[in-house]
Amino acid sequence: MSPVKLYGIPRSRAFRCLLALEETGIPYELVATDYREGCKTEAFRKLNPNAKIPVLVDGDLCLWESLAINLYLFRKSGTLWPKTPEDEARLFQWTLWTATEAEPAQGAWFYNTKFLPPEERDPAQAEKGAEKLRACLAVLDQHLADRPYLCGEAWSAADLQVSSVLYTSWANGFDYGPYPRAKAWLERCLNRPAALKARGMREAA
Ligand SMILES: N[C@@H](CCC(=O)N[C@@H](CS)C(=O)NCC(=O)O)C(=O)O
Repeated sequence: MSPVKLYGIPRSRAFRCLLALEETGIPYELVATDYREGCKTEAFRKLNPNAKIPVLVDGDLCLWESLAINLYLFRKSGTLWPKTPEDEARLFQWTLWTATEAEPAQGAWFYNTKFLPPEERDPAQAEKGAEKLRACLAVLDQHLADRPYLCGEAWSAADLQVSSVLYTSWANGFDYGPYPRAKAWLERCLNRPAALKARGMREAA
């Protein structure tokens, strides 16, 4: 299998795809491309007209959107793709929930407490994001009341999608204390050997 190319850097949303690549074992090459100048070049815009990382190139396929890239990698791997229509539906549900509910909430909190220069931060937006993120974590915590992983007894691609995104708030000190089941689940997901490898790249950068 010739290696796929992932454009991005570990300290970006490319981290989610690094996690999927490490979990699937698909050979890959990381093409260092940052989210400031790196993704704004004319050549890069040919890969992603949104001028954002990550991008995955696999032969003729050029794909953007981190969680869609992961869905492709799960399918390609043959090992992480769900075996039943029900688990496939659960994977889509959690992926879309992550993209439309959890990530925007987390982003509003993270950008306005950590990422933006202090003078550009808006405390009201940060609190609004935190409130929505707390609501998401409450949903997650409740869901995990009677199962260790999102689709039941075993870790699956759905866990990877959600945990790879929530990594940002977890690693940046969001208070997970009121959500002990979600916190323990996240720690299980993010301490898997493949996750530790991806985290090693990110946390060393
Ligand atoms: N929804 C996209 C978002 C991609 C995205 O915003 N990437 C950031 C880096 S983490 C970026 O490239 N930002 C450059 C910019 O917004 O100009 C995905 O999940 O892949």
